[in-house]
Amino acid sequence: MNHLIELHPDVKKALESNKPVIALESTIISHGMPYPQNVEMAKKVEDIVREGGAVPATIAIMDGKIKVGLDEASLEKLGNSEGVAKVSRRDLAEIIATKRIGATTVASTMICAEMAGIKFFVTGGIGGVHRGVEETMDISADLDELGKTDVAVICAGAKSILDLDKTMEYLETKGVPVIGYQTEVLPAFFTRTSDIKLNTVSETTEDIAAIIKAKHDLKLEGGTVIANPILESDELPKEYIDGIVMEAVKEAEENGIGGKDSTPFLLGKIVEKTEGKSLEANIKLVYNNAKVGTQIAVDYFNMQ
Ligand code: PSU
Ligand code: MN
Repeated sequence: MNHLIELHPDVKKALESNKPVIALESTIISHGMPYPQNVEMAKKVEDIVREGGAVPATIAIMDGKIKVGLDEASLEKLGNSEGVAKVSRRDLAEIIATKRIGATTVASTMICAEMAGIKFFVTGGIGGVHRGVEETMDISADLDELGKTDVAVICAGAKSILDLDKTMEYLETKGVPVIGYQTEVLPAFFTRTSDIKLNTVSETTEDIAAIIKAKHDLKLEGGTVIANPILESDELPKEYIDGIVMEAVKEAEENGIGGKDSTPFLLGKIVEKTEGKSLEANIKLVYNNAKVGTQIAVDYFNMQ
């Protein structure tokens, strides 16, 4: 193991005995949700993973190391400190060398998970191609990472702050399988559906585990996206949330927000404009992803 990686004892034990481990990202805690709901969410997700029969490994950068598996005090620190860096692939070396606190995005969580030998990763939504990409060139590093790093990412699709058609085209170019769990269309995070038809649909978690297993046996590089729709009872009305997203995107433009600040700005605006309704939906869908993602991992390990 790389000397810059520090495994939590529970994670180490699980990996050594070939038990399922679920990676969890930390940007969703530091930049994706407000305090204290963020920390509460992070702890509950870990509980759901444990109840499902796997070991959770929330990943973050602290004290010049990649920490894989965090204690409660570290989760609290990540969720309630000023100046936590948002760390994507580009930033990993810098934040480790300067010993700052860094929260990992989907891209960097995938990198760290692969280094640690973790195959499954649960989150809310992945980054993607932003609307107005023709002008801004804003394409999340998450997409390129999915093209080269072999971790299966369970999410609720991507938010409509993104250009979902172009995001799917990009993933297709990079050769990333996008599997719909009990859905024929790409879920759009706050809503169960979009008008984008998926190429791969699985009705059971066992079927998804089998696809991932075949991909591993073939030694194909790159990750897999499992798109798990938000539960019907938690979904937000489409016209309502689409309207708010449009307003948020417009405000980001007007304020000249770009680069790594774009996604956190949009997420914050949406929470503000929905008076917390989007936050509630966001938290619920992460719990649902934790449940389904853990089951896929457990099924995968049962196949070996
Ligand atoms: N989408 C969400 N919530 C999030 C993020 C995306 O619904 O918290 C975070 C994830 O960490 C994701 C990152 O990897 O934003 C993408 O940022 P960017 O677009 O700057 O690559
Ligand atoms: Mn970006």
